[in-house]
Amino acid sequence: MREVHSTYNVKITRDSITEEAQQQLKAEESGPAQRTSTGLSENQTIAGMAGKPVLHYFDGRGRMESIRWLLAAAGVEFEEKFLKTRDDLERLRNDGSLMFQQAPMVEIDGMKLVQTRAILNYIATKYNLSGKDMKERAIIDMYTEGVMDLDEMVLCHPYIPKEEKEGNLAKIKDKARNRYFPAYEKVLKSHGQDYLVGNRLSSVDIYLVKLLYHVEELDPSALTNFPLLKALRTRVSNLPNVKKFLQPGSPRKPLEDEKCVETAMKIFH
Ligand SMILES: N[C@@H](CCC(=O)N[C@@H](CS)C(=O)NCC(=O)O)C(=O)O
Repeated sequence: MREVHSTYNVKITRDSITEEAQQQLKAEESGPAQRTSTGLSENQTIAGMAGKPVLHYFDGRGRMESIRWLLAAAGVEFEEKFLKTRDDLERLRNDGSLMFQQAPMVEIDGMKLVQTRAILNYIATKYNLSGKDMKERAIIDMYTEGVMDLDEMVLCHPYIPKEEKEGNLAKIKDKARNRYFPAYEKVLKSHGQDYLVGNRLSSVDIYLVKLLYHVEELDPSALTNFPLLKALRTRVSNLPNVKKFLQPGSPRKPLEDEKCVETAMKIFH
């Protein structure tokens, strides 16, 4: 962790900010979004050329996984500084990097952002994945909250006591199959379009697909009655950036095993 700690002070120079501002300006000036082979609009890909964010979390899924997915889907390379011990967390707390003493924390564009929603929102806005206007943004936010509610149950599953696991899994299956998946299936059916909002890729498509994979790992037949969700998963998985992220060796994290859970418990509890 020592060498990791030495890179905590990532400096964004005036030059890099200027360059980035220029790229964003260029993106804004480039007019109506054009689709590209990556599935992202031209604005979305131009913005992806900015400096590398640094992710601070432990080496597991937890609350950082949705952030990893979103960055990867936007074609943004990032660095990860893994917390390995409680001391690593304390060091970040003591140097004032964690506003609420909690991770995840992402260094991006000269900011140290905490709070998963805020981080996701910033990335989505920056890379043009948050809808074309206020109304689309509101719908994306509403759909995202639903994904977050189910995701919270799913991401906490490895960390709950053994004797509660069976009950929690039953709850996840019930809520996925009877509440959340039917709601998103209905949206896709209602407009017949490729993506959930505005017929273009947004952060909620990526977040939902991340969740679909995760739920299927726990409940392999969860998607049986949801053909449109399956099609969305295939569509998003085939976007070149996502395809790359789904390959072995990417920063995508596996389901937490016992060792990973033990490490996370030591760091955070
Ligand atoms: N609302 C926060 C919750 C963050 C959170 O609970 N982080 C956990 C690790 S996943 C943590 O830092 N726990 C230690 C603590 O709360 O003191 C977010 O979404 O980022």
